[in-house]
Amino acid sequence: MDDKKIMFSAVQPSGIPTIGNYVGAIKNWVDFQDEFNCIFSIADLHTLTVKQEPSELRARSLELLALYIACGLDPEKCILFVQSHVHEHAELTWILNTITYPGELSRMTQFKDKSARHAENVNMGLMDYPVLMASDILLYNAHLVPVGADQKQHLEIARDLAIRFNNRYSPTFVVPEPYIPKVGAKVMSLSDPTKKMSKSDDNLNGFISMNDDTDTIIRKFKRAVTDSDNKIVYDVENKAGISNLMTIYSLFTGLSLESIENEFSDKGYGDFKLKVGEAVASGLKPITDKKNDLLKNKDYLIKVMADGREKASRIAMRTLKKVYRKVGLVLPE
Ligand code: ATP
Ligand code: LTN
Repeated sequence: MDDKKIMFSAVQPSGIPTIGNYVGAIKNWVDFQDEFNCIFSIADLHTLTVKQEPSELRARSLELLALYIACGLDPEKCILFVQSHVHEHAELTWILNTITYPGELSRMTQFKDKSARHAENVNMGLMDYPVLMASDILLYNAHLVPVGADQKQHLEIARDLAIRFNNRYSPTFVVPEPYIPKVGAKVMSLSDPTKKMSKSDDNLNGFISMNDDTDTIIRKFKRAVTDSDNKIVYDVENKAGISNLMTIYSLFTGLSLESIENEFSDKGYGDFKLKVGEAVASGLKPITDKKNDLLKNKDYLIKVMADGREKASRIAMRTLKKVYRKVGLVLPE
């Protein structure tokens, strides 16, 4: 083992990832591959907290793995694996549940939002979501967890549970730190810029998926909701829609917000929206092409999955044994 710190993160295969998932999470992971021992998961158990079509969920898990690799994650450098392949995630969740209080879960913003959106299916898994997420992180003793701003609260629970367990038994878990990017941590919906862009949004015009083709991307940006004063100025409070488009443009072109304001000082929203659409489409095209190529080679993806599972299991098994011993369970010979 080298002395690099450990990084862990995951995305749910709950839909095709959006550009929000990309700039808020996956894109940043790629930059850390050399600096950390990186472990990235496909959080399929989390996805079950909302009703899924089983055959679609299965296909999307493989597609998400292909997308990870297409975005630049190198399976030779990091561990890429499917959460449900490593049974220790569910087992540690049980142990951590015994030191978690219902009150700290029921006040989570995501739980409240998702309970309102899926009122017909408010299940225990939805409430327990942050504990499973804490298990993901703590099993690997991750130091750093790169996520979008919406996951900050869940990271707090993971930290609280690590500290609580360490205090109640003895030092066991690393207390993880969130890494939230300065720009792109919360890409907003194109149809309602006060709401986070989300891959499970019923309104397809609200998000750009990593599968959208150039025409679709340009059409969605053309329709993006903005104010009506036609000035391209960054002002989140009063001009949420335009500010969101400026952030996206900045992330896909590398230009600063200031230089975007200058570039478009004598242009209107129509011109700007077209430019944003073109920049995003050309940024996504090589990724989508690579992903589609990878999907033609299922044997390769299955091998990456199996390697990832083996490496992740080895670490997870060691941590879980330690936890079982500390809480007083008898370990089998
Ligand atoms: P769902 O709609 O199913 O809840 P989601 O699109 O919110 O899914 P997740 O799989 O829950 O996505 O999140 C994966 C990662 O992407 C997390 O790190 C999350 O913080 C980040 N992320 C999600 N949405 C955005 C967004 N709009 N802007 C920036 N980062 C985001
Ligand atoms: N809940 C996360 C996905 C996720 C995750 C994790 C992120 C599951 N397990 C562990 C970081 C670390 C989300 O983005 N909704």
